[in-house]
Amino acid sequence: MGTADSAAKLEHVTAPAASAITSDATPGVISLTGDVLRPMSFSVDDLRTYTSVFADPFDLRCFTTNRFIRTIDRYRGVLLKELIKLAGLRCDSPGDFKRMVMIASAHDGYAVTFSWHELFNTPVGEQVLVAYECGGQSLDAEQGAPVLYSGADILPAPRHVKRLARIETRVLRP
Ligand SMILES: Nc1nc2c(c(=O)[nH]1)N[C@H]1C(S)=C(S)[C@@H](COP(=O)(O)O)O[C@H]1N2
Ligand SMILES: [Mo]
Repeated sequence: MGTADSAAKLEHVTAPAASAITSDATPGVISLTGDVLRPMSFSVDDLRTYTSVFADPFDLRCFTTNRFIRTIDRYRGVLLKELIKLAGLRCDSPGDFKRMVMIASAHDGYAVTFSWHELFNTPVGEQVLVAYECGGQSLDAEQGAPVLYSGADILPAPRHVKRLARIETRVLRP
């Protein structure tokens, strides 16, 4: 079996399990949960009140099939790490943050991960944004907002999450 087939299977396996977790979430509202000091929710309008960053336009190309989907104009949004800082990370034991992962999940159960290191200790984190505007046009919940976008990825389609519902922080234990 080729890599593309395996990846397609994985996408199908992850969706049902994650959708059960996010089924009670409100469209257009994201929540920050898990190992944070202050669990928080942000509506699209809340996001518009924070300092914004812009992403460069890019070609959306499926990771699994390499199919070109469409060119996406520049997104405007809030850096994911700034939202996580507002919620505050819990660090019960020294070094917990070094084993932290963030699971970003959508209302349909689609989910992707980030690590604390990626967001706070590499340039990747400077381009991970929770977007509410594209090409100068505001996006609302019906248009898929908020959209999570990781601008430094080699192929950005997988970490281009429409209808973002939740960012859950967890400390992994070896
Ligand atoms: N919420 C959500 N976002 C998602 C997906 C999904 O199934 N659900 N699929 C991803 C994948 S694998 C691809 S290729 C692109 C497809 O983008 P499109 O649905 O806008 O064509 O969205 C990404 N974002
Ligand atoms: Mo994809």
